Amino acid sequence: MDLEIAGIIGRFSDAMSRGGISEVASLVKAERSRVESVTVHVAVTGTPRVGKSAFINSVMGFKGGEDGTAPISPAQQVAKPAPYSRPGNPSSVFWELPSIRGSNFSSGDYLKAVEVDKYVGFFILSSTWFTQEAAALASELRRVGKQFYLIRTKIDMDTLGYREKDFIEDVLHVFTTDYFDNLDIEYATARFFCVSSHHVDRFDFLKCIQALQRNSSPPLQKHALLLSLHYLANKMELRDSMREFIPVSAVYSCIIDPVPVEQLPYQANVHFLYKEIRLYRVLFELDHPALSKKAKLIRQPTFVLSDEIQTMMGRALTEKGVSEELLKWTEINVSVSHSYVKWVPFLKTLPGGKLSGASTIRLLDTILEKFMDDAYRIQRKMEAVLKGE
Ligand SMILES: Nc1nc2c(ncn2[C@@H]2O[C@H](COP(=O)(O)OP(=O)(O)OP(=O)(O)O)[C@@H](O)[C@H]2O)c(=O)[nH]1
Ligand SMILES: [Mg+2]
Repeated sequence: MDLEIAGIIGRFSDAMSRGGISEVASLVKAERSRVESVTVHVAVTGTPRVGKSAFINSVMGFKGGEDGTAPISPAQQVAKPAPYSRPGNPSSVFWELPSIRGSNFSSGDYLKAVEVDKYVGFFILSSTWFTQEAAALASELRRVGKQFYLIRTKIDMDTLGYREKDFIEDVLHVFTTDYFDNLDIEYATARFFCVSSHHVDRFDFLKCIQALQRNSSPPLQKHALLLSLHYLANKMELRDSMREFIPVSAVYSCIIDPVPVEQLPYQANVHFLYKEIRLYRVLFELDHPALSKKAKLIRQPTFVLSDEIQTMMGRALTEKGVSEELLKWTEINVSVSHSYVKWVPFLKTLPGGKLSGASTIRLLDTILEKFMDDAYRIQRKMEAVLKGE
């Protein structure tokens, strides 16, 4: 995400020399809303009854009957793209496209009708082998430079040998038997996943969503996908994406409504930092609702998982705790890690000087890292319980 960050630092520095702190303050707010206001659109298509709605419901974490769920029943096929997003979380929208149908199907016309440019990527679903029409669509998507994934659905009904070459070749045989200008079997195989929407933790469900997150661009769209589908994201990729924006949050704390903090040689917006750390906690699913949901999955009381959390602020988060931690980093007076060095010239121009920005960056960076470790510990614990260890 380097390019965009370099752009942000440049804009901050220009604003500081042009109009000082007040100019930077409005820019910081604008930068945050620029990042927060990104909406990513993802398309889900395939032949009728392959499980498009069920796939979307699983991505969104919708349980049966919940408001906003994609309808699964006969005669519910969509005639035009239908959007789905999580309530209160509009930054990623999954669209169920009208089904691909046999006779007279034109991939060009279809993509034009669904407004292909709108989507960051396409999931093409099939519950048996891929059809000529699905392959033609994939070929056209490659031609126009859109990422796509070939999803073999309902794999829970047909698990035997699903990872084997024969199985994959059978499902994708249309790519070898028919000639497509922009496609070959290797390209198709690299984008092939076997999924059950009834078991998001098994088969390739997570892998296909993480592939979408990893390959999406521009970086702000990738960031929005990682954050809004954080519960399906690879934790390291989520951390890396969050890290990029830590300096913006540090600058925010130093200049937007900062308050004096006992013993701290500069002012800080502790309430804001508290909210930011609370967000990290939610993103890594260390908050109580997420933990109790996970605990139910493994039929254990919540403390079995919460006991795995080693970070103090992961266990109990308070504004006082945040102030104390910030003071600790300020007293140590360490410099920022290598990846933040490019921010240093700008940090020196803050009212509290480099120490204020650098300490806040260290605070947020360390907590993000530790929360990620906690999240992995919880994941390992869940795996151990499921294995009966
Ligand atoms: N076993 C199993 N059944 C599934 C899976 N996904 C969907 N189904 C079932 O397949 C049927 C069709 O699912 P939908 O999600 O409605 O499929 P769709 O592609 O949206 O269907 P239309 O919109 O009507 O074309 C339903 O009975 C689902 O319960 C899956 O992963 N495993
Ligand atoms: Mg449907």
